[in-house]
Amino acid sequence: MGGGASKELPVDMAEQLLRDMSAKILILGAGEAGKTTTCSQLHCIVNDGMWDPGSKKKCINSLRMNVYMVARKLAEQIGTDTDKLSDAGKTTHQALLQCDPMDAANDYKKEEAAKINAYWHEDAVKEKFANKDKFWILEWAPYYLDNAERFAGDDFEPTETDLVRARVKTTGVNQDPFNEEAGKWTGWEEWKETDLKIHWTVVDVGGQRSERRKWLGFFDNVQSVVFLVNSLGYNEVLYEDENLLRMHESLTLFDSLFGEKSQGAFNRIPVTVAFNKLDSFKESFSVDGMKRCFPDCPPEAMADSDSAMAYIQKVFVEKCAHRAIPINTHAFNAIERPQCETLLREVQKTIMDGPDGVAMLARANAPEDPNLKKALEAVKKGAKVPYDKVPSY
Ligand SMILES: Nc1nc2c(ncn2[C@@H]2O[C@H](COP(=O)(O)OP(=O)(O)OP(=O)(O)O)[C@@H](O)[C@H]2O)c(=O)[nH]1
Ligand SMILES: [Mg+2]
Repeated sequence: MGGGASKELPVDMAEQLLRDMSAKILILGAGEAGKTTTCSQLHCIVNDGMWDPGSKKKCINSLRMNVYMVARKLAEQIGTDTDKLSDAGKTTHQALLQCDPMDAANDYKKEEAAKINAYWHEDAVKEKFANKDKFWILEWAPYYLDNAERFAGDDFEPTETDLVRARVKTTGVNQDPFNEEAGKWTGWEEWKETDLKIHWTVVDVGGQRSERRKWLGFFDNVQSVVFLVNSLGYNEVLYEDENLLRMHESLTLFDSLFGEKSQGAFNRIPVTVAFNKLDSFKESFSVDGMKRCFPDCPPEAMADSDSAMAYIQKVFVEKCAHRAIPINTHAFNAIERPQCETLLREVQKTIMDGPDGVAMLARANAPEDPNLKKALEAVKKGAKVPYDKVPSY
C-alpha cells in the first residue's frame, strides 16, 4: 500500500473503477470438454487451494450418480444378451435396467455398490466396455465402478482426485470473480505499491446442445475466449447423438463461433483453443480412431500421438485463417492444477498485452473520465476499493 490512511472509496466511484479495470474470460466448448474442471481448478488457484464449499457436497452426490449412470449404460448395451452373466450378475443387470441414477444416488447403499462392482468384473461387462468407442459413456467409467463401495457412507470424504473426476453436467452459466494486483503485470509496475487490482471474471457455460442458447447473453464485454476441446473426442461418440463423434461436434461448434461464416462476435479478441485430456489422449492413442474421424489425415500425421495432436490442432487453426488476430493453441490436462494455472496465465497475458490491456493501462495512467481519475488518484494515495462489489455485466 502507498502512504496515507486506508479508507474506502465511495461506492459509485469504486464501481466504475472496477468496471474499467475488469476483464472477462469466457470458457466455451461442447459438453464434457472439461470446462467446469478447468474453472474449478482456477477457483482453487486463486483461492489458496480452497474448493468452493458447495462443490464438495455436489461432488459426493455426482460420484454416486456417475456409478449408476455408467453401470446402467453398460447394462443397456448388454440388453437381453445376458447368457454370459452369472446368476448374481443377471439380478444386478435387471436392477440396473430399471434404476433411475438420480434416485439411486440419493439412496446410495454400500451393499448395492458392492453388487455393481461385482457386475463390473463380469467378463461380459468388460467385453462390452472394450467397445466403448461405439456408444456414449462417461470418461472415468472404470474409476467410478472400481471405487463404487468407497463412495458409500455418511463419512465419505472425497479426495482431490474424486473432485476432479466427478462428472457434474453444467446447466446454465456460472461466473467466478477474483481480483489480482494490477502491479504484477508488465507495464503496470508503477501500480505495485497501490491497492489497484484487476477484477477478473471466469465464465463457465453448459456445453451440451440444449445449453448453448443460453450462451448469447454472455458474449458482450468479453476480453478473451478459451475454447476447450476434448482431445479424446476423435474416438468417442457424443452424448446427444451416438452417431456423431465428439470431435466432429466440437469442430462444427468451433466453426460456428470463430469460422469465416460466424457473426464475428469474437474477431477482435484473443481466442485460445485448449486441447484437454492430453495424457489420456497419448495413453489411448488409436490410429483406427484417427482414420475414422479424419479420413483425409495423411499417414505421417498418424505416426504417433504427438503428430496426431499437431494435426488436430492444425484442423482447428485452419478454420480461423481469416482472423485478424491469430488464435492461440494450448494442449494440457485440466485435472492437473499447475497446468490450469499455466493456461490461465497465458490467457491473462493475451489480454494484458493486447488492446484491452493497453486501454486499461491508459485509463489507469491518464483517465479521461473525471470520476475514474479521482478514484485512481485516491487508490494511489492508499484508499481501498470495496472489492466485494462485483460489477454487473
Ligand atoms: N482424462 C481426463 N479427463 C478429464 C480431464 N479434464 C476433465 N476431465 C473429465 O472430463 C469430464 C467432463 O468434465 P467437465 O469439466 O464436467 O466438462 P464440461 O466441459 O464442464 O461439460 P458440460 O458442463 O456438460 O459442458 C469429467 O469427468 C472430468 O473429470 C483431463 O485432463 N483428463
Ligand atoms: Mg461443465
